[in-house]
Amino acid sequence: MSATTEMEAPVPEPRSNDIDALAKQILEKMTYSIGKHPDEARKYDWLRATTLVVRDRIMDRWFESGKRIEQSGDKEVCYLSMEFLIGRLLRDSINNLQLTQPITEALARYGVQLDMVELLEPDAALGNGGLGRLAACFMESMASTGVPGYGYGIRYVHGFFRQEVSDGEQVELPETWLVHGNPWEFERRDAAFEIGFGGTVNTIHETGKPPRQVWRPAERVLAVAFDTPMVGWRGKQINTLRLWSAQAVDPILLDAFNQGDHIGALVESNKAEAITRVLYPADSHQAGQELRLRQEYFFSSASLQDVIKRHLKRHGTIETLADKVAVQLNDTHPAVSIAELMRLLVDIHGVPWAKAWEITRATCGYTNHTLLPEALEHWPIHLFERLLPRQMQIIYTINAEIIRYAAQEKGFEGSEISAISLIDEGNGRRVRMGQLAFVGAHAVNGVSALHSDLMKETVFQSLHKLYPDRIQNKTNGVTPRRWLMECNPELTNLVREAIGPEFLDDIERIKEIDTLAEDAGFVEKFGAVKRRKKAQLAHLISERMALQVDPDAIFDIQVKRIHEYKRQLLNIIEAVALYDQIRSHPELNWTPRVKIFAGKAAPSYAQAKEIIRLANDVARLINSDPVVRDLLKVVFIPNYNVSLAEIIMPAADLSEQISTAGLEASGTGNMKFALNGALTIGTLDGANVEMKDHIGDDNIFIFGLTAPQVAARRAQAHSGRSIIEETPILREALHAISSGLFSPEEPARYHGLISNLYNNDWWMICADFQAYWETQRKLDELYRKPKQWQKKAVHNTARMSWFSSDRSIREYAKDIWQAGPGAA
Ligand code: 4GP
Repeated sequence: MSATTEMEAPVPEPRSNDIDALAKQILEKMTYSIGKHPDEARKYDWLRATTLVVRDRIMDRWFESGKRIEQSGDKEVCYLSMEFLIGRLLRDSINNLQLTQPITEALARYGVQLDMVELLEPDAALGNGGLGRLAACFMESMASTGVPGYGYGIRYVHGFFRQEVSDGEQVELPETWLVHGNPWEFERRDAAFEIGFGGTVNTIHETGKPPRQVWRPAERVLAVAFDTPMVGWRGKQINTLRLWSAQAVDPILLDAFNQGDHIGALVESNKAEAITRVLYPADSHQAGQELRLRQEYFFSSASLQDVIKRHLKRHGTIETLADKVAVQLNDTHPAVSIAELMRLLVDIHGVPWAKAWEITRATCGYTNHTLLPEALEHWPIHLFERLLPRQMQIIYTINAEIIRYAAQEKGFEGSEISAISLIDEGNGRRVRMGQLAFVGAHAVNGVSALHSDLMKETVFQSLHKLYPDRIQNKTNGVTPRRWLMECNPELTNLVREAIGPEFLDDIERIKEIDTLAEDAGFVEKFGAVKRRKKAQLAHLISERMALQVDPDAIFDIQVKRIHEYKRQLLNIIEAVALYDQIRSHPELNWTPRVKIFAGKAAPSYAQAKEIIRLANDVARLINSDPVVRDLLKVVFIPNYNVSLAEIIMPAADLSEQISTAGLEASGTGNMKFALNGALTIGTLDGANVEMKDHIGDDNIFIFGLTAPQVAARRAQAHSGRSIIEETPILREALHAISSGLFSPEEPARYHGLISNLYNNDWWMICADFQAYWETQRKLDELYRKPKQWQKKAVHNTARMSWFSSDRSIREYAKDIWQAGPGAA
């Protein structure tokens, strides 16, 4: 029976949250859902039973949220992202539902520790790095700030690869988060759509009607939805993360099978399923594979078909789409959505072209996450045309209109026309996805003030001239629930004791601890929390790597994707230089330091893998040298992921944010570290610039060239040679590396790496070395005055509230989406 307005279908009583009820239900789940007697239950069974009990509590509220949005007719945000780096969900859900205490006690009745159970959950690594983690923070913040929203992405069977380090080198292994099932997801058979590829487009002429285009795809696959609840703070709102899984329309070719071709019978099904099998390990650079384009189109089309279907169900007419739905394109990966939405509107729903363009532009927004030219995707025309013939036609039509407008209305010609064209004619003809997203969106944003400005001056210069009001800035943020409350309950409790609990609901209130930087007692407790978190990380390092590090040394940490522009190499060279100096002057008063690295390199990125190897080679020698004893240790922790970050972020004294200025779009690790009281050593890049404004010049350690200075040097064909020759400390460090000191089994291993610095220094490592070195030595000195250090650390925590993703989301909601509580 279906629900009617007169008589609502009955729903079960909401579950109780008291300890007795929780304990009883955990037992029931263990018995009736998992099929285990509690006496035989293993740790994983307790994880599953607990998850199911928490999930029940989520369901009640999920229904409520859905109904509320349905009835209000409020505008909904659909966030399309190829990546959602959500990590583990149990602790996040328990925290946001305020169930930490009762569940801890309920489990304790069976002698089970919640902390232990939480650690068993697989880390859902459906993303590579910053862009994917931002999407996850945004989902949580949308739910927490009351913005009705869907996240749309791909349900990869294998997420981001598992990294091992073997003989100092990165080894990539498959990640298998779904192997034992995923209790958080619900398959939605009623949300399944056909996705076409290839085939032909025919023009149909009917009397009295304008000609129509009909696409007959050669191939079809099925996109099936799997929904995961995204729990907002205090469970007030639950949004949905809808991930698409690819399936064959016919699971098996029975004819072929019956004729004995058992493998051939499954070919179609394998081909379809391949689309959502693996996450591309591409961060800020192009993957350039047909399968990748298939993935992008697959999830874009499925999401838009779903958006339209749900919109029509709620509002009855396609005309109001832009008033009721905001579609945000997270980078260029879903940019094909612009052409696909046009196709759906014009070909399927019969909307006239001009009106369809108006709706598309008003509905879509586009966020750019990187200025690296190689990261702005572009697809060979022949590939695009073969796979998506109708979308290609649409892109040509859009392009002709934009070019006509630019030429006629704005007087563009020659090179300016080529710069804005959706088709790159220079490199064997390619479709430019950045340009497509730009022209098809009403708002285009960068992710920090500097990055948004640079977008106007560099990659989108001509489009910005054509549409001067389109680019805006939305500085990134991180969710304080996961990145303070959950990863650092000790600091959260200290703050709560000091200023009361209001900051939990409004992170701006954490500013109230700023004055406590003058309170010796508070500062001491703050330092004690940091010491405790460092001891926890030291324990992890000892367990995983059999290496002892001293929690009283400076924990100097750089964790992020390995990329030349992020300059892990600068940090490693500094470690080598420091090692040299300690060995030459062991009598001096050195400040003990542990340099910690973690991060993955794209498997095809040879230079990044070489940097990992160097870090490990350097670590091997330094850590075994009795002369440096505890004065210097270098650690590369394998397999960086969200769960590891949750342990690392609270444990840092010093956060390394040292990218070549002008290249890091924003950074979000910088925010997580500072919120947890680390001091930052960094360049004036990405969000560091705004962090400096908020935290104050005295509490952040900025060094090095600025973005305009980097650009000027590059224009003058800068090389490192003369700098190296004039800087003995640098020269000796580079010599040590290139002479094979750290790679005696292969002395020439790093010749190429070092000669690049002499001949080119594209990433300004030599140019910035001296300033970096001097700033590090200032930090050494400061660390010897713990009260002064901790006082600055308190200022960092107190002044980071603006970098909450709640603030970012409120800005998107107001300026781009016109959705959420503030919307008219
Ligand atoms: C990253 C940027 O490199 C980083 O600066 C930024 O904070 C993050 O996006 C979120 O905006 N880009 C990527 C990528 O992860 O794949 O391009």
